[in-house]
Amino acid sequence: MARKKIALIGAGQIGGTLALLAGQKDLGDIVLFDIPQAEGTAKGKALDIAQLSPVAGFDANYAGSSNYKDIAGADVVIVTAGVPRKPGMTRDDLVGINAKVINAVGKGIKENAPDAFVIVITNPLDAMVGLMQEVTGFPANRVVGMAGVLDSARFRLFLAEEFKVSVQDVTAFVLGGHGDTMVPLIRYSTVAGIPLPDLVKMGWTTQEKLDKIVQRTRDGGAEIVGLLGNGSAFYAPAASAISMAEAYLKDKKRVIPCAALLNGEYGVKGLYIGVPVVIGKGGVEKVVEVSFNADEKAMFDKSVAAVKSLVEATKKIVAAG
Ligand code: A3D
Repeated sequence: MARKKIALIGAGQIGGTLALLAGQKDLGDIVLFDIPQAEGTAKGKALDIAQLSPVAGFDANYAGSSNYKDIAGADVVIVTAGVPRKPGMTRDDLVGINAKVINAVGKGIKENAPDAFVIVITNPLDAMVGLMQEVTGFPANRVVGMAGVLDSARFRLFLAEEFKVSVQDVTAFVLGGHGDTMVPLIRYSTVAGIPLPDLVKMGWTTQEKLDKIVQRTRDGGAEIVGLLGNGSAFYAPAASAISMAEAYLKDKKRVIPCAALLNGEYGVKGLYIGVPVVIGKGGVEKVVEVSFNADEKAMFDKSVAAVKSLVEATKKIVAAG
């Protein structure tokens, strides 16, 4: 069986980590793409990881490039092109630069990898993945945004620490837009199937502690931006996107929260936002619609409104050229 091809647009912090993890997970051959000014970074990281492969024990071809022709035939394209946050910035502050970047990158993908499954990571996530789908014109099942897997992983870690149990036994849901209005869903999060509200009743934790964990999850990205001082998180975001690529390439039918285009689900139409989806060989094969109580619905609606206003801002930037 021929090896699959994975193109990584953006060879920065996340791009480099994606390249390493994709090799270690035997997902296929890898092309790291960046702008001409950063071609050396793309080529250097590709060569460095290729030289790691004999030690780690995997076979994959690595290339770095600033020529879109080199992504031809890619099965999966993961996009991190753009700029990350600096301390004090919100994700939304990035829209001015990143909307133009995604507009250019989308055209490159459309022309050179028309059959690819595209995973967008660039922030502000929900608006950027929507723009990517518009620019490529690809069917919505083949364009998806990574955020929910990461936000849920943060939530899971903090819960596992609170309960002193394995992260593997904590499942958690974070839906809505990838921003300050994201919606960690306590009712649907569990330890080995026991919902969090039951664990409060069982005396494992208190509602106050859970509220603090929810807030820390919402601020999870900013906490790391503050610590790093010169960029944003990259290990966990890369691992999260790789799990999505793997679900697609191996037809795993994973049920994970991703930014997907809604077509009436959750009462929303024509907008990308974080919801649970099934990812398999058909890309986003299904949007899973869970029921919300009044509080959850209010939080989700607030998040939808925030994403809508960012989409409007994105449209203006793209229209202005
Ligand atoms: P960084 O290390 O700066 O890498 C970005 C790369 O994109 C750089 O190498 C740039 O040269 C390259 N680039 C810029 N313009 C273009 C272009 N037109 N074509 C191709 N490449 C280009 O950033 P990073 O890897 O830390 O983060 C990348 C993006 O991911 C940022 O927008 C972050 O905000 C975002 N991010 C999202 C999440 C989510 O959970 C959604 C988490 C963390 C970071």
